Amino acid sequence: MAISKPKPKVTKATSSQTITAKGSTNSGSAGRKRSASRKSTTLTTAPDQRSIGGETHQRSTAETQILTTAQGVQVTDGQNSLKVGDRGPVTLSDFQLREKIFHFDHERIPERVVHARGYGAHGYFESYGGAEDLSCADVLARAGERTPAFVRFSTVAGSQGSADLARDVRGFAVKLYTKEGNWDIVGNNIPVFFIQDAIKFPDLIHAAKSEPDRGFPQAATAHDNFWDFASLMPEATHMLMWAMSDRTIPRSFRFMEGFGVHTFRMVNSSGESHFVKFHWKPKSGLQSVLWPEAVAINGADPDFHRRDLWNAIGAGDFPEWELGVQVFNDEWANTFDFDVLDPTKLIPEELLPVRPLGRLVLDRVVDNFFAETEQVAFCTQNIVRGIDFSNDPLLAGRNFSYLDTQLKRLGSPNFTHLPINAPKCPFANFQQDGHMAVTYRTGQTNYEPNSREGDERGPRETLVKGFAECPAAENGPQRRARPELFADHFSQARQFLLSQEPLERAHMADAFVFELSKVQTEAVRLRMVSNLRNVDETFAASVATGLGITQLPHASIPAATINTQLPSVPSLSIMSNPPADFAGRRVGVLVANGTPADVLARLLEQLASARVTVECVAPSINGIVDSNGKPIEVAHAVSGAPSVLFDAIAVLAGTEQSPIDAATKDWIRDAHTHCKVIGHINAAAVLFEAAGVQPDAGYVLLDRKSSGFVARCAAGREWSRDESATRHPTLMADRR
Ligand code: HDE
Repeated sequence: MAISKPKPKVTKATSSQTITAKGSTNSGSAGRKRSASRKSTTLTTAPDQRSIGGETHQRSTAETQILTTAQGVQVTDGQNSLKVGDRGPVTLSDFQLREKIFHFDHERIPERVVHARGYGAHGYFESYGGAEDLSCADVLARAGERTPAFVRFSTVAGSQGSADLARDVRGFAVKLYTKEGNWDIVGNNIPVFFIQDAIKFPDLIHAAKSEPDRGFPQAATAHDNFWDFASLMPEATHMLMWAMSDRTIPRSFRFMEGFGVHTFRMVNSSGESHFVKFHWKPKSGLQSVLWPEAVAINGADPDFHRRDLWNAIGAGDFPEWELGVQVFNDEWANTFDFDVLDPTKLIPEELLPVRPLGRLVLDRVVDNFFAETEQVAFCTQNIVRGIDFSNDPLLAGRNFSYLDTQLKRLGSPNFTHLPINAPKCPFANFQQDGHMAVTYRTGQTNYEPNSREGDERGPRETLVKGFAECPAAENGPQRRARPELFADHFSQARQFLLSQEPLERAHMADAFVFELSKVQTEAVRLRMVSNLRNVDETFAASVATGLGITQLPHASIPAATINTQLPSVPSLSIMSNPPADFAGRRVGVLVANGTPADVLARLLEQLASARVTVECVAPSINGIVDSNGKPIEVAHAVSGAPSVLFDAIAVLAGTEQSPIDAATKDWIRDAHTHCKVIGHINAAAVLFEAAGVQPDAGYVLLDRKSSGFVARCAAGREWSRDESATRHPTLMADRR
């Protein structure tokens, strides 16, 4: 076979015909921006060169790395494939083109079958110590000791590219890289789950995701399949009440709780075991957005939650949660109204307080989304000495599923070799080979027991700190069955509903009405209402009215007697437990030419000292000057940053805004409708009139002396404007 002559190197870019494009607007800025806020950037003056075909070549300098192939061959021309002549054909011998496209073609890995959309960050867990009576877990042993952590928050139903503010349960998965192995607590922001047995999980998820024939709706349960399934599964009712509450439209990851959901065990050094339920409590408190806001945020900034986390960490405002446990034993479990192995039930904190164990702080964003957030592999079965499982049948299924799914997703049993998944403590075993093995043992021995000496012996078992399963005595006939106590599907659903403030109940009713109004099959809508009658008649009737159902269907027949006497649990309500302050929030300030400089300065100063982010919004991002003629730093054009992106607004513009455009009117009207606190100067009256809003108790006059704006924001929204209340008068009148 003839060997083709070596082709002359493509040297166009270095030929005398190249044109230097000094001052080109190319984006080769060094360093990474850590925040989405606007920064002034220097236009590059790198020695870019343009060749006769017009393409730009950026050559390495003493400061830059040299571009190479994956095999390390230095690249001369990264812009052109190898051709015969200038106009082709392209030759097959272009190994650089082949390698680059090959790698690109294989960039995607399967997205998670659930929780595909998520966002992660690094941090640490700091133990409070003093938990020896409960657990011998090393991570809890020493007060003040910090253990590296990685957390991934997620939605459940949507694909990786779906929007952050879908009405959905949020995943709250924590990996603690302890000195005795990785411990994963793979929880949610809701303490209960839809189903009681893992065998129903594929059905639940099939029903919740897009319908298979049409491939929509995306990231939404507002469709026939979900409600058909849910209405036939009364065990889901409790979780449905949570799912239709404001919990599923959180303000951000920073303002939501996390729960381990299942009952776990903690085991102390004497081998004594207690049951525990895990809780993560956000230091910033609980907050949610309103449904119309969520819908608008999804359009204006589908990355709202991940951007919020990125920006908060970038600004040094590190999100923090406290880890706590509810602790109980068999005797207590036997006195509880429900089965502690039933994941559709919770234990009210008022009955069993949460005992704090330590705090989790997120202080570092990822360096690479794919390498960390995407490749992190949480597994419920990753537990450490001092922690153990209970017999919750849902947990058992999860313990199989998570390991299994990593093989599909990451493609190799060696996913534990990836830096984000590898333990940060010493580890050694005789596992070997497999796709993409990165860490491996040297030497001849790959089995145990062995009779080798020295290093050749390899690792050995230990009785000192080895993992010891809790010696639970299991016994009984093999059966496919559920315990009798699991059959109470409605009592806690009702307890959750009645623990909410009336307005929260109205929001829940609105959510049911919205979701069910998207269901085309009338029988499904009726079946769901008949289940709701077992939760609460007033609530069911309000939902039915919203759906235009004039004749209420019979209540469905409950599988067990409903306990209507369970006490209210105030800790379950967001509105009853507002955050202590307004820290960590975001205020949008509408400015225009002539905005009073002193008022603006005072507002910015007050918000900064309250640790509130402020962004100025104006008709255009350039050229806006205050009353002193000084330029105002404007972050967004009004049309690019609707007021749904802010927790509160201030209107420091007025008469100079002429004509008043639709975006400005919407900006104000939306904030008003969404019950936001609105700070303003007197001149803003003209804008309020144009927007058709009537100032009320949620409006705060700002001048150069005023100080009440932040306090008013901290006191919460102006709920008197909430239209949900007018849609559900019976719920609002119900003070149970
Ligand atoms: Fe999951 N779940 N799940 N789940 N889950 C996954 O694992 C599964 C359940 C949760 O950020 C998958 O790595 C089964 C309850 C979170 O990477 C998969 C059952 C709770 C995450 C899986 C459940 C969760 C997952 C998909 C019923 C709250 C995201 C990708 C038996 C306590 C973790 C993956 C991350 C992810 C299976 C039920 C939380 C397929 C079989 C209950 C936060 O393994």
